[in-house]
Amino acid sequence: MSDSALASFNDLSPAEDDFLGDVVSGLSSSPKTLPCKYFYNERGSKLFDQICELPEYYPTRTETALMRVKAPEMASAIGAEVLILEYGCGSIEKVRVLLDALDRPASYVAIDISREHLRVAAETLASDYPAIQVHAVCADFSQYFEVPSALPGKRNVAFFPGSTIGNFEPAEARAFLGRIARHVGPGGGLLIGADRKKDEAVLHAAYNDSAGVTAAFNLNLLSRVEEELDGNLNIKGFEHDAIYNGVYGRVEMYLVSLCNQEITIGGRSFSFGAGERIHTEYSHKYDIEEFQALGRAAGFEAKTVWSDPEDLFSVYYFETGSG
Ligand code: AVI
Repeated sequence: MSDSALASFNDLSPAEDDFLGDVVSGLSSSPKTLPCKYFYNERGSKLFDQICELPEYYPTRTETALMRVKAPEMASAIGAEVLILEYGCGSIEKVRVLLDALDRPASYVAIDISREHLRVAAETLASDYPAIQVHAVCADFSQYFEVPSALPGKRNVAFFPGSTIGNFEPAEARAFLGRIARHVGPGGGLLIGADRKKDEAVLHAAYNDSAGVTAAFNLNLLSRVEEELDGNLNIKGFEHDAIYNGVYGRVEMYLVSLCNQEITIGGRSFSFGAGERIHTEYSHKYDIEEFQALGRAAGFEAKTVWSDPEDLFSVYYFETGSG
């Protein structure tokens, strides 16, 4: 007999990522790109945790404070005895303030790609909240997957904090929100955090911090290529850069080649001119009206929005129609 407090663990993780194939295809395209999903190996995840603590990186602390202050209002908008689905739950810390404020939440489904980390975090949550039925689904939430059906709860409400939605391009963001709308079904809800457009200097500092942690996070992609794909490259020949592109309303992160150079990966060579860029990440910033329009395009109705006193960050509550 298992002494697990977890009601179920569903492993829907895709076959191993094709890291080599993705790197070769990204560096063969023009302009060159590398997918941001490869930031998050063990070192990258630790660097991201450090980014969240940086004085210049306001999103995490602003959203956390907003959630703490507004959790009772969020809970009353969401209602009683719901099922909460969290996409990309990580160490399952952020949702606790919501679960503590909700009226008798019935069940919680933790969704994340990192299998062992998910199992441990979901087990811990399940033993800390014995009144809630806790399920875990190991899945890549950027792709379609099935969520467990017929779990306890009067309504399904998705939770997607952290402004991770900003890392999707708008068409992908809309498709992803559309999949969430289908997961929660008629009468379902979505509580989602999204970073706001603001003074460019604030954005520039947040993504070009003075301690160089964001630079190390970005350059870690090249370390992974070197170590895991037996790449032959000089990491010191590249530097981090992040700019705000006002036309698209997004921060764009790049790795910039400091000289003319050739690198080899898996027996293939790639040439770089001095100043040539590899695009590694977008972080879209949304005004309230823009983000509510995105939600509507995905099948949601905008119900409520909460913002911090400086209007840096917003948390939105959306609902699907009653069907
Ligand atoms: C995960 N995501 C919301 C972060 C962001 O702000 O777009 C990733 C990040 N990249 C550099 N700093 C933080």
